Amino acid sequence: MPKPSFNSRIESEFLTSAPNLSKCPEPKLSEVAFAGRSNAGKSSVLNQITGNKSLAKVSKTPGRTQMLNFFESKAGGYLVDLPGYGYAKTSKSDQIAWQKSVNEYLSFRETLRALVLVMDIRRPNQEYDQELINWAKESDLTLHILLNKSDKIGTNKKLDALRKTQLEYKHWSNVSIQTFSALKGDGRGELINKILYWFGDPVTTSS
Ligand SMILES: Nc1nc2c(ncn2[C@@H]2O[C@H](COP(=O)(O)OP(=O)(O)OP(=O)(O)O)[C@@H](O)[C@H]2O)c(=O)[nH]1
Ligand SMILES: [Mg+2]
Repeated sequence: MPKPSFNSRIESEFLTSAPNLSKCPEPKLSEVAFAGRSNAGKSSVLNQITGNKSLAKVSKTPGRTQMLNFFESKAGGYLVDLPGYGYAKTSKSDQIAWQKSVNEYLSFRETLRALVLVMDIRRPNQEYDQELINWAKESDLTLHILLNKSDKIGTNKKLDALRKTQLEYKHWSNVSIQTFSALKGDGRGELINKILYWFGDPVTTSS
């Protein structure tokens, strides 16, 4: 496994935006997708680990990332910023479109190596988060939970939140959990290591 130093980053470039699975780039490299509620910080996390503040669009208005955004990494893999869910003002038809494109992508993307679920550390396990977690378990997909915005709370609360989530999933072999701050960069080394490992350990299918 490559061992990046603390300052390393996953240098990446925007590749394409896809509205659905059929428009995704050819599945040739291992992929790590970022999912989570709107405003949890998916795009900010991507910018933090790629060391490029303007790579993925960060917005104060939730619900802006509607497409599946692909970034190609120099390390040899794709990072995918998925549209967020759970934004109250999203119209019913947009919600249905989201469900369809994300469900389809998660269920059938053959090169999907791992899913990073980004949650606000102050409000983890909301509606849909739980569904996604259960779905990952049933599908035997590697799931990495990021308790993001850790800079918003004190050290004790941060450790409490981590322990509580770890306890909840302690019987699951394909789940790992860490705290993260996209603002400050806390936890970036751990996440970068995982992603580089997944890029180098592609999905194997039985066929
Ligand atoms: N304090 C703090 N703010 C953060 C952190 N991560 C993200 N934010 C802020 O949270 C807001 C939403 O961040 P985004 O990265 O756009 O969230 P997203 O999950 O991509 O949202 P959608 O694209 O709508 O699904 C922005 O104002 C960010 O600056 C963090 O770790 N700490
Ligand atoms: Mg976003």
